[in-house]
Amino acid sequence: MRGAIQKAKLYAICDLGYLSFDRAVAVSRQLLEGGAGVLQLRAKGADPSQLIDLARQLRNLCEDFGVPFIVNDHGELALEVGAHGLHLGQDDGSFDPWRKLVGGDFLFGRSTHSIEQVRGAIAEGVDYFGFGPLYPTPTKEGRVSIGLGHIREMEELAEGRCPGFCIGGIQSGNLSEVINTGAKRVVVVSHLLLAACPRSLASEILKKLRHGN
Ligand code: TZP
Ligand code: MG
Repeated sequence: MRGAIQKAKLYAICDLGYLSFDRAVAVSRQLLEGGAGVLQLRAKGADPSQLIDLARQLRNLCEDFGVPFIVNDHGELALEVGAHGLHLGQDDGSFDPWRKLVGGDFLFGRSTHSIEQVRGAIAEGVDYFGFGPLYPTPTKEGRVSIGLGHIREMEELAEGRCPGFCIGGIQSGNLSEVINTGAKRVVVVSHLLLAACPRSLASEILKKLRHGN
């Protein structure tokens, strides 16, 4: 799935803070049908043993679409369900213990909130990183937004090395501004999950990313 993450422009997240268990698979399917090129399962505060069945279903769904399925936070869960990758934040520790347990195609992703952290993520050999939050967001309440001023520098560091996905408060109304500032890839969470039709919104966002506005 390393090739797939390099190609991905829209990274979607099945966030159980927005979706109930019973809608999670159907909405994720819509996001993939709309063209999301990565899907993450994010379930803050959940007991990973309760996520196994859902994570397996999402993993199988992603395999059908040829899209990487990434688990946030829970390394054991990622291994147990055969996920394609693990996403960790700045305070979630090193990937080294996990590297010993997975194959060479397994993907590691890191959240970053500054250019210094982007350099750090690239130095530790991640396969991709998130960069934000660009704007204030209800999905990470209290987290200081970093604005758009460093997007170009981030993209220069990412270019040809390691894809960087802008994240945080991105929605239809500000996507053009994000793209015009130089962003090539984005993560969109609440705007997609709360949309009346996640499939068509994902497809619209992807079209803008592909056409560079
Ligand atoms: N990391 C930085 S901002 C963010 C995460 C997980 C939340 C993004 O969610 P939204 O709803 O697209 O602002
Ligand atoms: Mg985390």
